[in-house]
Amino acid sequence: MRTDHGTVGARAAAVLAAASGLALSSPARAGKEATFWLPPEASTLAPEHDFVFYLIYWVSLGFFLVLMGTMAVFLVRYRQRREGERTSPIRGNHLLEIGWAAFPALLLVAFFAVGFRTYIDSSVPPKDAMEVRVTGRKWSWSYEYPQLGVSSDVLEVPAGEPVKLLMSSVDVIHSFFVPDFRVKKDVVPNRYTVVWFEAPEPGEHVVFCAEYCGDGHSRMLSKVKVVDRAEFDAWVAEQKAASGGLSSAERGGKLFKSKGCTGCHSTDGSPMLGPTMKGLYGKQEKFTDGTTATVDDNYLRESLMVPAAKVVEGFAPQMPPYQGQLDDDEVNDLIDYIKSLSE
Ligand code: HEC
Ligand SMILES: [Cu+2]
Repeated sequence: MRTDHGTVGARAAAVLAAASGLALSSPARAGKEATFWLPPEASTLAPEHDFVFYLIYWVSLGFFLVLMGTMAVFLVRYRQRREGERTSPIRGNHLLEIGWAAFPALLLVAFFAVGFRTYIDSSVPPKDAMEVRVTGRKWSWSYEYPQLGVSSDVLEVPAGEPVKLLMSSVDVIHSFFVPDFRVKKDVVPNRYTVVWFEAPEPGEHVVFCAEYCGDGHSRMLSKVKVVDRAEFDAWVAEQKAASGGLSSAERGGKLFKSKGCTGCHSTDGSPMLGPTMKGLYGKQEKFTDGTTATVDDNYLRESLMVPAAKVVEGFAPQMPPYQGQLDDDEVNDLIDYIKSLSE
């Protein structure tokens, strides 16, 4: 069953993405078309995953039909017709019993073999893969390219080249999920997990969090943008240039986006999960323990590093600590940005 909008899954992804304001210019452009059950195959390993899926699917469907069919026939054929009627007793049949134990056991071994091969293939990246650090936090993803000196809130990658993701979380367990690539792996605090992919064609794909991680879980969306090599190089150069000639407040504004602050803080005065940053600097702030303080640089720094130290009245202590996540320059840039919102 195919529609203009692709599969049920692809449609759901599009709806979610639209609801969250995530604009995908070409969600399902790349690789093999979507099927009823699965989104398009947009990575080199996707066909291998889909083979395992469909193998188990058809075998299960076969068993279902054979078992339910037999049951239906037996129900009719061997129903009790007369009062007191009994079927003839069956004592056992060794051949049958060995058969129905051995055959499914062999099938399970076969499932394991193909599943394990696919698992290993997607866990061990090729040696020449480009490395990207993925950070998951409540409730956003950010990407750093250590070999290129660039960071971003969109995972931009060159088409036809392997990409290795080195992933970690700063708070709870998240799960990095790109259905179009058949990539899904837990992202855990204090540990690195690795997954890789190669997308042969340019296109855009949704990134989900597949581990329920609190309030904003369903909004924890991001995208992978696959572009050709030339476009990728241009993007890297642009990112570098952009972070060069900026004022500290402008750099802070970019960090505010790339470090996930926008998921919980607005800059236009409206409260979200956290207080707005508009007009914050210089304000008299009230805390849940009844104390107050004036918002200055030290307060802002502490709010970033140890958010639980002072919890703003009317809000829950939901902010992840950024200790170890931001270097001094970045903290300064963010503070300058927040100041600029009070001018
Ligand atoms: C998961 C949601 C979340 C994220 C992400 C987040 N914050 Fe917060 N933030 C909160 C909440 C909730 C509070 C209020 C409770 C508290 O004071 O700890 C808060 C409080 C603050 C405060 C104090 C505000 C005030 O009114 O005194 C500042 C400043 C702040 N955050 C800045 C940031 C910056 C900068 C980032 C990104 C680097 C960020 N936050 C990321 C949820 C978040
Ligand atoms: Cu999550």
